Amino acid sequence: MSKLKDKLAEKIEAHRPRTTRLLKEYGDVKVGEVTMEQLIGGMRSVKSLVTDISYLDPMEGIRFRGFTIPETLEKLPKVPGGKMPYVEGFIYLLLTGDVPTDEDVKSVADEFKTRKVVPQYVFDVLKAMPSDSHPMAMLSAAVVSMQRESIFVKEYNAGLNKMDYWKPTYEDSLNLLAKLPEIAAFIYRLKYKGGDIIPSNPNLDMGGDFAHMMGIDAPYDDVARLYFILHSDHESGNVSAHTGHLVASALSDVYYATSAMLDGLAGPLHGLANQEVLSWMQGVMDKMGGENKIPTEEEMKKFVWDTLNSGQVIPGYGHAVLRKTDPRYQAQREFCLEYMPDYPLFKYVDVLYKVTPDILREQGKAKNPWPNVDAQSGVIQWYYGLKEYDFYTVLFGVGRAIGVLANITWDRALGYPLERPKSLTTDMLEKIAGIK
Ligand code: HAX
Repeated sequence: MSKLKDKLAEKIEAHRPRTTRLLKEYGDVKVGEVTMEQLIGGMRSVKSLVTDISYLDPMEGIRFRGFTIPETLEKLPKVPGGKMPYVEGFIYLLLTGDVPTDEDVKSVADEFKTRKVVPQYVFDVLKAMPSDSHPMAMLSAAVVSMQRESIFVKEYNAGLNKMDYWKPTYEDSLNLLAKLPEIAAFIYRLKYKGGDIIPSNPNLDMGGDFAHMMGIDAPYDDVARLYFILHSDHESGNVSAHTGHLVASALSDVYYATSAMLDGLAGPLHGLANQEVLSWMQGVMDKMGGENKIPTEEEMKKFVWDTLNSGQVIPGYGHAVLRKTDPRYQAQREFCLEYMPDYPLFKYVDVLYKVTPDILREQGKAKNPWPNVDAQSGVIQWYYGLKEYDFYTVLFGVGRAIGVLANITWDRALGYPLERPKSLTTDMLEKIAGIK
């Protein structure tokens, strides 16, 4: 077994009795109640999922294995020559809950190198898709096309002990994670660079190799590392993470589960919001007469109100759980302040940040008037030449796969069962409400 798998096996053995005890001895303890509003309103805040990999506090934002974003970035071993941590080290943290040593990170990075070769048929599938296919549809199709590689399916069909489900799931998860950057970069170069593909450099780390295959110079390698880490996990209830968990709960393998989670991420209310932000900004730029003409606060207020008055949402603002500025927005803002403080598009985002929360408060609908992760992410990509904003959600998807696959591996280790909530009819609700 690999060092990481050994470590994970130790952690799983130590954790299992905690879950078993809660289930056996405290199974009927009430955790919360569900109101009519939550039932009709998309299950907002209903406590119905368990994960130890990340926790989202409405006021503080995300913690990965107990660490805030600044702590995570600070504690993990850095890639030589860069300022950001190894994504491989972050994967170690999410899976095991421990901050890896330099030696641990090297061992995971070496393991990834042995797993990263993408089968040729995946590229053939992508080339066969219509040229106007959305990059998220391409990513999802590429992932599901690899379902035949699943080690879990082979071992399950041969007769696998339930206690061992997590082991081939771990193998599938790492195999898939190691391949995603090359698949994503291939989609980009195929779709936007006339098929001029840059082969992977096996000596580079995950973020470094992705930047290399995209054909974008440093510090884009650090941008890739930051993106993959920031977008990885946001506890289990968001659409992409929840979809991945739900599909995997049927013991569908991780290729099916990851493809499905990407499909959920591709919605404009979720991951696609990062491309919507840039598309919205471009509309403002066109009206202003070019990106170098920065709108005043008064001008920006008018654009925001026009959007709201036409019945649309302001992309990049609001959140189902958060009730303050997203620390993932903040981390990217700090990156912008360091590398591109005078960049016109950053100024646009800055003016938008100054006026939007007050307007959303005045409008009185959004529960959270603050920006989320997607409000800032496109600016950095644009600055480094990645102006094809249809592609932005793919970057989110590669990152999100890290959290979803760590969760699925643990779901299998702790024996979480098939997910099956109960539905009621409107008649029944009216009876409960005392109307009928
Ligand atoms: N602009 C205008 N109106 C907004 C709004 C925004 N940014 N955010 C919320 N509202 C509105 C909602 O549309 C809703 O209106 P109705 O009552 O007319 O239906 C009302 O305010 C209450 O919504 P809420 O309870 O505050 O928010 P939800 O939990 O229902 O939805 C969303 C959360 C993120 C989907 C929502 O804030 C939104 O649509 N934001 C814009 C899109 C976006 O940025 N999505 C990315 C979110 C982060 C993420 O998941 N990234 O992947």
